[in-house]
Amino acid sequence: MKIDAIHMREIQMPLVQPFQTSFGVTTGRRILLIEIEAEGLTGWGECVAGEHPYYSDEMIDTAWIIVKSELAPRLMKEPVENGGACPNLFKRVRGHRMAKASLENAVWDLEAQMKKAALADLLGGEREVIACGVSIGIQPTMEEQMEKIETALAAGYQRIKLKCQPGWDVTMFEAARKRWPDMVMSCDANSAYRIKDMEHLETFDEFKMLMIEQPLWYDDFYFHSMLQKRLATAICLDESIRNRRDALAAIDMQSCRIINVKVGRVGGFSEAVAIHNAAAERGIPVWCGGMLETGIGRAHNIALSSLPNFSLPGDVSASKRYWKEDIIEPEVTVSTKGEIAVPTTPGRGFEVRRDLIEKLTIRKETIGAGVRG
Ligand code: OSB
Ligand code: MG
Repeated sequence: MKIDAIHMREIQMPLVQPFQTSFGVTTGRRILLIEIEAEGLTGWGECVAGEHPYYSDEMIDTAWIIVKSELAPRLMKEPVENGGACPNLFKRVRGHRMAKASLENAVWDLEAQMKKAALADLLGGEREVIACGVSIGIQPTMEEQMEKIETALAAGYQRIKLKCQPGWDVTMFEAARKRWPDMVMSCDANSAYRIKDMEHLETFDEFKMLMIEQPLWYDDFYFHSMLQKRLATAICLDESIRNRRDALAAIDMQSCRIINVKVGRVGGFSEAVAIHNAAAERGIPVWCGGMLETGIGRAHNIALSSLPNFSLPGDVSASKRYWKEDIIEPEVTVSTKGEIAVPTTPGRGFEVRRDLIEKLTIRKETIGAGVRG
């Protein structure tokens, strides 16, 4: 496909509720959106980098400069075959995986439209519906924490993930478990614990959680492997897994028994599918993580989650949990069974609300001439 223009824009959107993790509170998002014009069609991509480099070392402002000065020019140079050709075009640039993913995913979005295929089918998806969980942020009080869980269970979500940190863990797990003895429960520490906390982490076993996500350092395999030997509960790695090789290393070292795949964190759909496949071959289930995405990133997450080894409920939840008004149509809804239907129409399966996006835009830049003007 011949790319006519790449439009970058920053939109700002308040979250309907603050989201607190061990690395900070998010009340609103600054989001880099990518729009690629090619052959009369428009592909969209969303960069999942946050406002600060707290979850990962990327942030929206680094992604902006990398897309503009390094990646977009490489993509514009000559016609690109398809989404799968992007990693090779970008390989001179080290790191900056969220920036890379925002472009690569927009190319996949375009490719699906050109082939008149559902994005899910193009990626190798097989599911008609995906199983949904929620990630519940750290709440100011125990009462509010229990209310959030109650609301999510009433809505049908199949797995409740509780954000935790030292001082906000076992007491909260105990209260939740006591009230809901059978719920599928997990926790996510976002790297808040250290080796000195080993014995404390062992006490998490009694709550019979599906998994403990990223308890230790964001870049570690070795100490997670030591910890996994001492835990009955499965460790799930999120931050540590940057690519397929990391997934292979983590599986081989037994640093985890489950992997959270975030398409932005690993640099795009190509690498996400590669991790999915490598994990499947080794009997390791994966699930699709979330980054408080708008409907564009959410639509892409739904397509990815339709692959067969995405066999545990993901953090892909309804639009209304995040936004008063989402930027896609229809917005993402979750059934009372806790499922999202995978679109079967060509492309991403959700229309992009350009007028609303225009209103939310605070800066815009275009690489290439474009044909739309
Ligand atoms: O660790 O999974 C995480 C949000 C931002 C950064 C990191 C994480 C999260 C979530 C929210 O847990 C998932 C979502 O609902 O999008
Ligand atoms: Mg996580």
